[in-house]
Amino acid sequence: PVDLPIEQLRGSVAESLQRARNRSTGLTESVDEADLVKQHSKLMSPLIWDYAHIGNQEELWLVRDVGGRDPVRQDIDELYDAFKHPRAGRPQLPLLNPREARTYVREVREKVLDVLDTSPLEGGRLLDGAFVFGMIAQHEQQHDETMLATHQLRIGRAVLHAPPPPDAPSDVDRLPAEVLIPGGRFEMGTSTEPWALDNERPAHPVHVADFFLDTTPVTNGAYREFIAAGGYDDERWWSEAGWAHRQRANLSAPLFWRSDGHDGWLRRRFGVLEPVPDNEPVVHVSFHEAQAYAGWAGKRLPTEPEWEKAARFDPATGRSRRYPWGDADPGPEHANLGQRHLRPAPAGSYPDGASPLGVRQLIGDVWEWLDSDFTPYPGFAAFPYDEYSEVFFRGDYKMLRGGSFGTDQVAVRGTFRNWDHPVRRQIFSGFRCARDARPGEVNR
Ligand code: AVJ
Ligand code: FE
Repeated sequence: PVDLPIEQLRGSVAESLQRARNRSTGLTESVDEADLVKQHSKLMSPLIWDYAHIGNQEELWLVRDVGGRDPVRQDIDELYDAFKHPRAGRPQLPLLNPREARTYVREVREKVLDVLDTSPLEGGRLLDGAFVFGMIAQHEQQHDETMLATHQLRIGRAVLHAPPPPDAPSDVDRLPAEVLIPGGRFEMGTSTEPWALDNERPAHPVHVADFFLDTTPVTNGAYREFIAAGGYDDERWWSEAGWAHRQRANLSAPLFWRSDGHDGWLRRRFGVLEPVPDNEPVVHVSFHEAQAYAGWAGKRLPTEPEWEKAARFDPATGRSRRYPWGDADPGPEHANLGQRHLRPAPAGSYPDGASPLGVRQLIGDVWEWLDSDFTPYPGFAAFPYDEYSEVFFRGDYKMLRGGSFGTDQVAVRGTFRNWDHPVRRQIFSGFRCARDARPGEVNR
């Protein structure tokens, strides 16, 4: 967006902010007041906390820092500081009530639009002002995805509605199961993507060995076979930490699945109980479950450099692209993003979003668990604040890439890095498998 002339840049920033706000509004006006302040799961904040936290971060960064304006409400900063209060304790805080929260976020946004109209976007007070606007649009969308996960945990009648994604394309039956990603160097990360966050920077060369990657995410149908084969009861497929968690949490299927009393499975999806569709990517599995499945299938999870090479490397030019399909911003033909649908699309969908080597659905549908820890790239510099990434490095986290049906396009790209604890599965997380090339299998 930063290559645009300044008026177009202002317009594109305003549009991203407005799209985020429309979504936040939709996620909070569809439930009643009691539902907004209630904690639907110990893992999540009340919806109204996320909503006011969105406004508070926008106030801190855009009203006060970039705009240099007086605070709207300095008295509430502490309540909405994610580091001061863990999610489980947030319902007990003296939070703004829904009416106060709506007034607050509206007042903040009015000031922000004024700052956007009047401040120089290049070489602003703090950093490149345009970056901070982009960071805040991403931040709101990230919390919108978190609120969407809270909606999925919520018990009660369905309140969110969206049309189903298109049927699978006609060539899915002819898709190869896996493709070779040729070994060698590629450029990982970025120094030029304008809205890339600190942990995506800088661009640097990485060597990846030959490997094979599944052309689609692992489906419910395939995952069901793992369950039927006793995968949850066979310690061989689990890491030590994974098996300990499987025992402690008594895992036996993805979150939100239940047996239909015969051989089949049902799932609860945004308040509706329905048969689990075999051809959709599996979602709501933890890293440990993904890793166990991969072991059972005779494969493994990809590493983060492998995933990014598959998603960005163009063998014809040797260049790394912004997205698997090229450098164009995501459109509805490329990927299932933006909560346009409330579910992943069938495996093999979005041929127009395929990578040059034919890997599909790397962006959108489900976040993909990877067998990599969260560490900084060489040359990493925290900005604009240490708490976005730095404090999480080398914690108990595994990486996720590619975004889900609930991720907006401003909050994902080929370089975007997400992370969570390996036991978490209330997020829209799935995976695909990889394997090493066998000796002599690759001719060159
Ligand atoms: C990058 C998705 C792990 O939601 O915890 C939101 C993003 N950081 N507010 C999160 C974030 C601060 C973060 N993730
Ligand atoms: Fe936040």
